[in-house]
Amino acid sequence: MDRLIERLKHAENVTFLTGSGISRESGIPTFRGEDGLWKNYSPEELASPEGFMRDPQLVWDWYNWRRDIIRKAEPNKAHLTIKEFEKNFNVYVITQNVDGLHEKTGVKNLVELHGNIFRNRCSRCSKMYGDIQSKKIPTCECGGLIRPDVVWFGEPLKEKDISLALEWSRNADVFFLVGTSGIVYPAASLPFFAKENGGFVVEINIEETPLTPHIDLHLEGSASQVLDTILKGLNK
Ligand code: BJW
Ligand code: ZN
Repeated sequence: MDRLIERLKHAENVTFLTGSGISRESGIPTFRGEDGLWKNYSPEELASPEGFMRDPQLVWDWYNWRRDIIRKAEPNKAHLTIKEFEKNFNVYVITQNVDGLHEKTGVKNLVELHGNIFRNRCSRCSKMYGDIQSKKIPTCECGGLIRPDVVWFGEPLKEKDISLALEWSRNADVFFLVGTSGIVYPAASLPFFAKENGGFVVEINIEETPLTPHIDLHLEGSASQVLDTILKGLNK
């Protein structure tokens, strides 16, 4: 922790890559693990274009269920502490989450790498739609099925998002990985770009991940607790 505080004292740019673990304390389930979303369903079934083609209504139902949970959720202490970091640094947030909780804190520089669950788009003509609260899967004026505007397995991330994420990773004096299992690419490659450019890479997680052996510091604990301790250490 002392090494980190020392690095932060000389840092200008601080980048966060967040995953579903950061929203766990807002009551939103993670994907993998004991009580993860994929305990009962396979990712291929629910988060892939093939799964959507096979059973679009099942996928729409699953997203409706998640939207209901997320609609009631608020940013937790971890999201709010990241916003607080803006008082000391240029803060850049790259999130894999589709829940919009970082946006709710008003953080200035944000990329939602995997999209946003409250946006939709036509799977045929790509026309964009806002939030749609319908039990039955809606159709576009072109006749195509409407789907959530999120990134599924095998789909490319938006060019603009990935290029900002790369820039913010390369620029980072300190790069935090918060609440992500670090197994989904290309997001999981970002800490390597930070490290290559001399950034100090810190992982905050309740357990080790496949990225742990490659980073500078692993801080074990919940995102809200650990981030709060860091901020207090910084302002001491
Ligand atoms: C806490 C905590 C607390 C809990 N405090 N911590 C290179 C190598 C191998 C494979 C590939 C590769 N490059 C691409 C691939 C294929 C694939 C991939 O990565 N597969 C791997 C699984 C092997 N990637 C893709 O397909 C990507 N697309 C792509 O590469 O396109 C290329 C292309 C180019 C041109 C044309 C066509 C294609 C797209 C990936 C999209 C991922 N989408 C999802 C769904 C999003 C929509 C939705 O939400 O429904 O994104 S999958 C899911 O995983 C979701 C998440 O954002 C993502 C990451 O999960 P996350 O956030 O890390 O959650 P968990 O549950 O895994 O982990 C939670 C962590 O929190 C745990 O570690 C806990 O311990 C921790 N935790 N409580 C702190 N309180
Ligand atoms: Zn359409």
